[in-house]
Amino acid sequence: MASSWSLIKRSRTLIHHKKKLAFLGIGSAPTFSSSSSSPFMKRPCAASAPYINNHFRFLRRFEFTKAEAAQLELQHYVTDDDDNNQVIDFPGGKVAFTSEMRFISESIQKRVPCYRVLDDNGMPMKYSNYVQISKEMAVKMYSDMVTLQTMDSIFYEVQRQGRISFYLTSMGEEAVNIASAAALSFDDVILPQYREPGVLLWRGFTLQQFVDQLFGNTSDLGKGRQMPIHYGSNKHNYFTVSSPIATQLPQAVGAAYSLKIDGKSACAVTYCGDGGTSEGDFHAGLNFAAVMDAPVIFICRNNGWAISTPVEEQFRSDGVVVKGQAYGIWSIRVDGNDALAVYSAVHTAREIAIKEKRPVLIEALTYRVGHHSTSDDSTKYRPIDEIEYWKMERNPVNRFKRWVERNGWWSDHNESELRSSVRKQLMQAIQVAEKAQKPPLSDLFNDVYDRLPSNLEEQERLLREIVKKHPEDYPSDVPL
Ligand SMILES: Cc1ncc(C[n+]2csc(CCOP(=O)(O)OP(=O)(O)O)c2C)c(N)n1
Repeated sequence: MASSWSLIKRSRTLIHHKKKLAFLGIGSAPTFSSSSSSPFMKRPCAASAPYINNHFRFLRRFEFTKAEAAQLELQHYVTDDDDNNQVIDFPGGKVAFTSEMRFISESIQKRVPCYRVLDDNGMPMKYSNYVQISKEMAVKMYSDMVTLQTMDSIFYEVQRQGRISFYLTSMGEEAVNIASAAALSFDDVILPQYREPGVLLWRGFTLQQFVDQLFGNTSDLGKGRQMPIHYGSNKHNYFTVSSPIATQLPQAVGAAYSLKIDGKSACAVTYCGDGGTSEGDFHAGLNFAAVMDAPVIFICRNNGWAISTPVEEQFRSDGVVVKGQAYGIWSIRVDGNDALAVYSAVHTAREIAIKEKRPVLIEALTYRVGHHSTSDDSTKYRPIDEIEYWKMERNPVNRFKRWVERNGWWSDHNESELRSSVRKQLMQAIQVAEKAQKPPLSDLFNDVYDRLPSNLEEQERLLREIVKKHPEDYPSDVPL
């Protein structure tokens, strides 16, 4: 069977989707439509455009910029406006001269369209072009989405009850989490931001392991040294979450490059939010990946908000997808609330990354339905009807469920059994984790140096003195 990637390469037929996807977007292209069924009429929404053709144009331009490009090929790019087909032979490739003073506009006429497979009711779009998945795969994807949803609602409550110090939900972003994970191989190395626990869940991290990390007990793989939600597991090829935004992006390029030089049939996959794209590390990472031809997939969850900063204040470009092209990277914008679209895009991106040894950028349009974290109250900066709209009308779990049900793969009975079983398992795991001992104080200082340097010895001595002086402020379940 031909791979999805080779099909895309062979096919020049375009599928135009007339329907528009309302999204909390940015961009000042004059042709944006304001007609939308969403309650956010004032915000612009996507319009259709021959996106795949853009990729082909890009590919041709890429070939053209190679210094050895044949003159024949070059003619293709010389338009009527160009001066007598004259070119400057510049490092990187030949560039045509023009007598017209022409600035490149700040944005394209139409926003890059968003690839989707399922409509809001879970009905496949006409002519949709996607990677087929089996019943077994679809059921596991749906079950993991429900598990993630249930984890979020229970852990959020546990934090509110003061039993753990912090939590952060993935509500609204279940499809990006689970469908991207499903499209990858376990050999692919994951460098997450922090809103992708579903990838770890998909790979078999147990509910008990999640809970142990949240409670920071002796069973936590991180020995209780990290804040809750900073999961990580060598066994699952999942780097530990690190809080500083976007640091994982250049690291992922390094990981991808090492996979390439070791001749592995695997790629590195890294995630970030729209806010992360304003960090220097995003730009360094993309450029580094492009010039090193690193097999890395950048998945940006554009969820509309970076804590309280809306995307309108984050960038003036047409979102994130266009930044890939600027760095010479294949890129696609996908409906992040459509599990089948995410699966297909990531599956194909993986083939590109591994077979062609090059990076790919995926911008997944989604929405953070929950607060940024338990330290945030998002109703202070965004309207409740906006949250409700995404929670109800554009819910990624419900949408995928409708498709799975329509295939005859899921029933109400399966649904209630799954939900009550996951709840029960989580409650039990919480009881176990809460009773488990915490790691000893000395674990704060070991594992890094063979012999503690003097400054750390001093810190440990001072800490023990303080605990002795104020025993009432020291948690009784942490061995000294
Ligand atoms: C380098 C750095 N700067 C600032 C912060 C504080 N901070 C934590 S999360 C966050 C917003 C990130 O938003 P986004 O990347 O869109 O991800 P999302 O939370 O929406 O998934 C910020 C600014 C940080 N952790 N690291």
